[in-house]
Amino acid sequence: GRGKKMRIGITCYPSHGGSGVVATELGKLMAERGHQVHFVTYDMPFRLGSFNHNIHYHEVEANRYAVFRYPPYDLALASRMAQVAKLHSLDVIHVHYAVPHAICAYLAKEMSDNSFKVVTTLHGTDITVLGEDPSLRDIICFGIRQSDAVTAVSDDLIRQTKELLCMDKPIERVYNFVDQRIYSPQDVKDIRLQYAQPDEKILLHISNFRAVKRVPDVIRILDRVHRHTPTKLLLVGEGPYLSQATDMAEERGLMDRVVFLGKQDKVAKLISLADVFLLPSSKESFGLVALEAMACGVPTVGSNAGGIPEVVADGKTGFLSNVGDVDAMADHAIRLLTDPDLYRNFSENGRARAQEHFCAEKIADQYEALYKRVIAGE
Ligand code: GMT
Repeated sequence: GRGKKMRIGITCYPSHGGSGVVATELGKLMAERGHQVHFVTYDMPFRLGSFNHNIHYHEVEANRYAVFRYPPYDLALASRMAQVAKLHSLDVIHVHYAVPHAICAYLAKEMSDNSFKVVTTLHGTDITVLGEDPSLRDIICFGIRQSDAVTAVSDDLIRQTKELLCMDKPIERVYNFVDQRIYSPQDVKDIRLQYAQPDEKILLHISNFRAVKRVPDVIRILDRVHRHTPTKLLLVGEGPYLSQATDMAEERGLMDRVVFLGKQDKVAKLISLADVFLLPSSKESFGLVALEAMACGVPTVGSNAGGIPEVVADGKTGFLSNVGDVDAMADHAIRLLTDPDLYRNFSENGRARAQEHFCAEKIADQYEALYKRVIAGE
């Protein structure tokens, strides 16, 4: 083995979002390395997959009592964390997000006589929350300060966190990762014809369709690209801006060009169907899905917001433009779709870049080393 086995608690939002994916995949990797992993969440993480004897799952239930206007989820979580920490002698709890999770971990730690350490990973969502509700500023900052170690998923997110919140707290950058056993170019010959004719190109967008994803830009890009070369657009996911996307496609007479797939689990196959992935976000601390696309050899065309330029190498594995510059994005997509040599080059660069900088095992090494340091009190 690789030395002493640890007992690791993990709390995240077990949803389809990037942070839930990263938290779950990291837990699985730690379990594969022989550590005991305890998920403490309100729902089974959706990518947990097959059974592993090192993985435990503890559900948090926040009851709706008539006397409470809001169900006390945060307190139920803190209490559950403390119980699990005691029962299983946890060494560390790794939480994703400062609010509410780092605060819950702090409470649980106080309840447990400081019997474990707290590692907090920032995914950018705390900064977004802050933008919407400045009254939470002090408690987000408190959660960060009280953590024994803090990581963020990109340099840009560290910069933003320091600028907007806590100048003094050391934050370590640990990039998100991709498992290339799953995310690699898949054979899609059998299904491609279901989505597009042989002479048609395929654009893809996957997100939770929130305002920051700028889904209307995705439709504008399709509109421009399609005038140049026959193209289909696959939309994967659900969220508040899906209906606007539908309306726009309808107005522009593009309904027969767009395929709405809703929420999907096996995205590696869908990504492999695509020629270009679109990510025109106004905010994106990392852009996990652009990394997944890169690992499958699919170049991203999108914005240069947040941490995207740290993931997508502009001019090598994709093309990045200013937020809202849909003309440039459409031109870049057309270039990639019509120049096979350029395309092959970007595709190969992307796979190599995913392997070199965002390989699951290397990132897991980083987290594992961090846990060890924190537990040793360094
Ligand atoms: O982007 C979302 O709406 C989901 C959000 C989340 O909390 O899961 O994603 C954030 O964390 C991901 C994993 O680190 C990053 O890849 C996303 O870029 C980040 N989203 C934003 O910053 C808007």
